[in-house]
Amino acid sequence: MNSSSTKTMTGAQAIVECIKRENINKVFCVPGESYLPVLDALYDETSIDVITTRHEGGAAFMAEGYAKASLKPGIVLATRGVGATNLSIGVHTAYQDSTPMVVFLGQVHSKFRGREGFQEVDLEDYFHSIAKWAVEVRDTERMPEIVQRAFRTARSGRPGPVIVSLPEDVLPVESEMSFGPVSPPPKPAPSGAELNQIKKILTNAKRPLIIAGGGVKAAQAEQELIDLAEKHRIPVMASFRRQDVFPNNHELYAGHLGLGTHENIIETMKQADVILALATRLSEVTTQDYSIITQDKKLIHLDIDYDTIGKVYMPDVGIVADAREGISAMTKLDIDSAPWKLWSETRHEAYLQTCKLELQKNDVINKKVMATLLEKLPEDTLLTNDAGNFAGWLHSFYSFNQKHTYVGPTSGAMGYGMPAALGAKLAFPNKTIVALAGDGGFMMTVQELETAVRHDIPIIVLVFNNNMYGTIRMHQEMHYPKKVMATDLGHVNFAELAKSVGALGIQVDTGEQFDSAFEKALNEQQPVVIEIITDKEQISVTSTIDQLREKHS
Ligand SMILES: Cc1ncc(C[n+]2csc(CCOP(=O)(O)OP(=O)(O)O)c2C)c(N)n1
Ligand SMILES: [Mg+2]
Repeated sequence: MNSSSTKTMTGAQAIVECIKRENINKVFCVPGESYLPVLDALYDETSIDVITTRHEGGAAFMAEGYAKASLKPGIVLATRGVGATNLSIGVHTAYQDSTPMVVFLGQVHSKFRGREGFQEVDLEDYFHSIAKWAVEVRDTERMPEIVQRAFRTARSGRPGPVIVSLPEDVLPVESEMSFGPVSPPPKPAPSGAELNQIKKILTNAKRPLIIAGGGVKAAQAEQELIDLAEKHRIPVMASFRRQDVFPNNHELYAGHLGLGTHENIIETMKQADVILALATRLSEVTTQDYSIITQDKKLIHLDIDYDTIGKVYMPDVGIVADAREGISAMTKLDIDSAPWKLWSETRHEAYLQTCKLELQKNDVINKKVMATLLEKLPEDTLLTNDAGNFAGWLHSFYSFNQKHTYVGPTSGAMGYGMPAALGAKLAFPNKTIVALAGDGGFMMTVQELETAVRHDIPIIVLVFNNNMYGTIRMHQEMHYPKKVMATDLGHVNFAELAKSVGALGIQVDTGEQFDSAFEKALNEQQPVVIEIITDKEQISVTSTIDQLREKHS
């Protein structure tokens, strides 16, 4: 294909041409009359699959999951203010999670703009604080320029979501269109002076520690990270919900900085004297409420984004670099790491103490489920998860030993797990994909199960049903003991619900039942929901409701 060329086509056709040039073959939508010309252009383009969803929030989560898994921008199409407001949770997730995404939104006719036309929202204004860029195309002939820039912006620097607003009059009009080449984003490397500074700090380090973030995954630098850690024997922690950035069974893995982080892992952080923050934005959760990187530690912060460095902590050395380039350059440094042997071994051992899964007869089903997953899933299985306390067992006991095995929302968005799994399955059709969700979160986007059936996307969903917004109930019991308010949910039979849309639904309430249901699910070629009835009393991995009440009243 010509990398740059001029052609006559409509604005809508130019959008489809740009998608093709990006080599993306999946888009997610809820249709709307405002952008019919784009759907029509997609009708004529057989290389792009259009996944029609039931709700724009579901479409956006699918696109986000697709992008996280494939590392290509996720594409969403939706209509005007109504579609835009529905899908904004996915845009917010992509923004917080640094996920490339391009959202095309229909807009009222240019002549009607500003009159509060039918479903009119000023989209540039609306998305201002949760998108990397929001732009309205005002001239048809500028469509390729703006859409190509939208893609480039979404996937370069710190990736993120871009919104393209399409007044209905710019779509059907023909114009001479000029397309530019699609080239990879810049990959800056650290300078010699910066590497010298790093070397100086590491040479004096007694207990160095790496915190690795999503940027390592985005730059596909997982192997380079292993090489760096092994060369210098530095223990590695994963930032919040980026557990698959480093093999959890590696002797240098030191744990995950998440919610309810085990004291051993906090202790590792406390003892560290030099932190190498690699391609992480050092978020509120990763830093445990901005508490763990204290003044007594030296901080080396490497990120692709200028704004990320110094945003939370002023680093001793701040380096703008691509994770792969930066990590490879650090691996080449000549440093005596012999003194760190004991430190790295002790902190790995401390991590291992946190995730021991020794089943006892009276263990709750959540724990038994984890044992089954560990036993039965192929190591390259990709797990997605929703937000809620059910995830505590996953975070505590599951071991992510290969890259590309985890997709979760660092934004903590409920409703994410199942649609993200659909996106991930479309990105990796040959992988086993398992979504984990609570009853609250699953039901926020449950309608996308029908999308899975209609588009024949076989995933396994585990729904942990405790008939409540358990996480919030936990916080309620901690802060307002015994005053239960707004956290109870009614009864839903999720297995029957699944069957009603044509998926396979199975309900279990013992570990043995789960084992056989899961065995069956693994052999199915259709979407399967396993509803796991859990003990309401066991509110988290470490506590029951009674224990919380005793402690806090
Ligand atoms: C979209 C959204 N709304 C609200 C919240 C706040 N919130 C966090 S966890 C949670 C409850 C989750 O309930 P469920 O999915 O049933 O999981 P459980 O905690 O019971 O295991 C709520 C309401 C959120 N994170 N996301
Ligand atoms: Mg629940």
